[in-house]
Amino acid sequence: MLFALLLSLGMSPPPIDSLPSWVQVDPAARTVTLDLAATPGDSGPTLNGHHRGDVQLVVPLNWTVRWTWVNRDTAASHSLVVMVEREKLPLEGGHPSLENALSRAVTAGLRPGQKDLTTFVADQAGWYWMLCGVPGHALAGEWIGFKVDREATGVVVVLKK
Ligand SMILES: [Cu+2]
Repeated sequence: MLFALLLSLGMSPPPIDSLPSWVQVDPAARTVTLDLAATPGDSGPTLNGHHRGDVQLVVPLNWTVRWTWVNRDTAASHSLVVMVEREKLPLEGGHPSLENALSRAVTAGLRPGQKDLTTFVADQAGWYWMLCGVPGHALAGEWIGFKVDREATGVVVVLKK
């Protein structure tokens, strides 16, 4: 009824599920699967076209996160690691802040076309960077935001700016 009324007024109903296609949620299994790619962008390397934290993924505490990641940049090696957010982005990737939240070859990077698959549990609430660990890449913008939220009841993707 309300839906029909909104349509009749020429208004769109609010989106029911605004998650992008690279985020797949299984609420029953408390699992989120991320389909990620390192891709070149106009102003440096990106993750799925996002950079400099212009997107933040919010995951409830103790959910399982799986990622399939691929380097789709034909010109450079890249990697991925989750590190707790601090004052400054690191020059290069280090130990992951959540166990197993890293690709292989964090600082050397994986070559064009190489893939990585990992699974980790978001078992510590806080703000993190999901960043490329190759020296200089995070500073060049190759990172997105990742928040583990004890209040969250589902996965949310927040677009910044
Ligand atoms: Cu990179």
